[in-house]
Amino acid sequence: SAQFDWSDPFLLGDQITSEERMIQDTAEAFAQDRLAPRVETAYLEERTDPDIFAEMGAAGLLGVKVPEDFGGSDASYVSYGLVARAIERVDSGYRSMLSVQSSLVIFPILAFGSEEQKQKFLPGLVSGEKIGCFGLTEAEAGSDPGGMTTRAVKTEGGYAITGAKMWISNAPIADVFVIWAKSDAHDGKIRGFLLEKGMPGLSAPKIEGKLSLRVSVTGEIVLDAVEVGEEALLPGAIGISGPFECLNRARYGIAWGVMGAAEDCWFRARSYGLDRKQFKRPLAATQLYQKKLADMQTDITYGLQAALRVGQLFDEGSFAPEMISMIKRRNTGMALDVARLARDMHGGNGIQSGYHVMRHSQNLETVNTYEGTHDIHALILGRAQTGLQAFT
Ligand code: TGC
Ligand code: FAD
Repeated sequence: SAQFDWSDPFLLGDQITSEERMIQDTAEAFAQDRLAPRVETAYLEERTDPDIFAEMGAAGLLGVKVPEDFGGSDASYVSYGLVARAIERVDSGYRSMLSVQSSLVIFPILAFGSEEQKQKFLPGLVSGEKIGCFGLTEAEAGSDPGGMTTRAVKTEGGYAITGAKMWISNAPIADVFVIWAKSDAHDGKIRGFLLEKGMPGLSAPKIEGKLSLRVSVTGEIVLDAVEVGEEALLPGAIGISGPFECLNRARYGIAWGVMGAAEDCWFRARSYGLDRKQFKRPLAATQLYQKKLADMQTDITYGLQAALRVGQLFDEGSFAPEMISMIKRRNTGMALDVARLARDMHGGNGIQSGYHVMRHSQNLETVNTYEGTHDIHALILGRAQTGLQAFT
C-alpha cells in the first residue's frame, strides 16, 4: 500500500499536469517571497500596495487564461485555480486583487470586447501596469444586481452614465473601470462600459473602516453623467448574463483560493498544537485537538478534490454555473469554519496578528459574502433541483 501523506491525503499533486505544477510552483514562490513578508504590516495599517499588480504581472500570474498574443500563458482553468490557492494561502485580499484583475476585468474585455478594446487595454492589464475594477454592486442592489439603477443614456456621440456603485475592489486605485449599467438605447438591458480614470464626473472614494480584507482597497464609484463614446461599449455583452459569465470565473477561482487560506490555518494549528504544552503534554496529544485536525484535513481534502473536478470540467468546456455555486459556497463556508477553529486552537495567541489565523478568519467573512453570499448560492442550487425560484 502507498505511504499516507497527511498534508495531501488524496495526492492532488499527482493529479495535475507538469505545466500546472510549474505554474503552481511559480505562484507559491511569488506568494511566499513577495507577499508573505509584507502581509502583516499591510493588514494592520490597512495599506494596499498598487505595485503588487505589476509584480504579479511580471510573474505571469495575471494572464494565466489569456492568449499568448496578449501577453498571457493560455493555460488551464486548473492552473488558474492553483494560482488563486497559492496567493490566498497568504491573504484573501491579495487573491481578491488578482481575481478582479483577471476574471472580472481582463476576461470581459477578452470575451466581449472589440478588437480595438483588446489592443488598447489588455497588454497593460495583463502586465499589471494598469489596474482594473468591476462595478456591478450598488448600495441598494447587492444580491439582486438586476435591481441596479445606474443608467446609460444615449447622447449624440455615445452615452452619459449616471449612478453609484458600492463595495468595489480596487476602485480607488483603478485605471480601468468595467461598469455595468442599464442602457436606454438597448431596451433598458444591462450593458458593460469601459471607463478610464480621470474622466469628468468619475470618482472612486475609498470605503474606510473595514475590519476584513484590509490589504485590498475597496471603494465606491460615483458616476455623474460620465460622457463616453460609442467605443466604450462592450459589444459582446448583452443582458445580465454578461456580468454573470465573469462571476462564474471569479467564483471558481475563489473556491480554490479559500482552500489555500484554510490550509494555512490547518498547518498552523497543527504546528502550534505540537509545540504548545499544557497539562504537561502537547495540545496535539489530546483527543479534542486531534479530532479538530482530522476534520480540517478531511474537509480541505474534499474541497480541493471538488475544485479540481470542476476545474477539469471547465477545461473540457462542460461546466455548469451551478457546479461553481456548489464549490464556492461549500469551500468558502468550510474555510471560514476551519479558520475560526484554528483561531480557537491557538488560545490567546490566536487573536494576535503574528499568528495569522484571525486575519484569515476575518478575511473569509468577506469571501463568504461577496461573489454571491453563502445563502444566495444555496438558493441557486435549490432552484436547480426543484425548478422553483425562492429569491422573491
Ligand atoms: P436569473 O433569472 O437567474 O438569470 C438572468 C439571466 O442571466 C443568466 N444567468 C447566468 N448566465 C451565466 N452564468 C451564470 N452564473 C448565470 N446566472 C444567471 C440566466 O440564464 C438568464 O439569462 P436569460 O438570457 O434567460 O435572461 O437572474 P436573477 O436576476 O433572478 O438573479 C438571480 C441570482 C440571485 C442568482 C443572481 O442575481 C446572483 O448571483 N446574485 C449574487 C450577486 C453577486 O454575485 N454579485 C457579485 C458582485 S462582484 C463581486 O462581489 C466581486 S468581489 C471579487 C473579489 O474582490 O475577489
Ligand atoms: P444583501 O444582498 O443585502 O444581503 C444581506 C443578507 O441577506 C445576506 O445574508 C444574504 O444572503 C441575505 N439575502 C439576500 N437576498 C436574499 C433572499 N432572496 N433570500 C434569503 N436571503 C437573502 N461587488 C462588485 O460589484 N465588485 C466588487 O469588486 C466587489 N468587491 C467587494 C469587496 C468587498 C470587501 C465586499 C464586502 C463586497 C464586494 N462586492 C463587490 C459586493 C458583494 O458582491 C456584495 O456585498 C454581495 O453580493 C452581497 O450584497 P449585499 O452586501 O448588498 O448584501
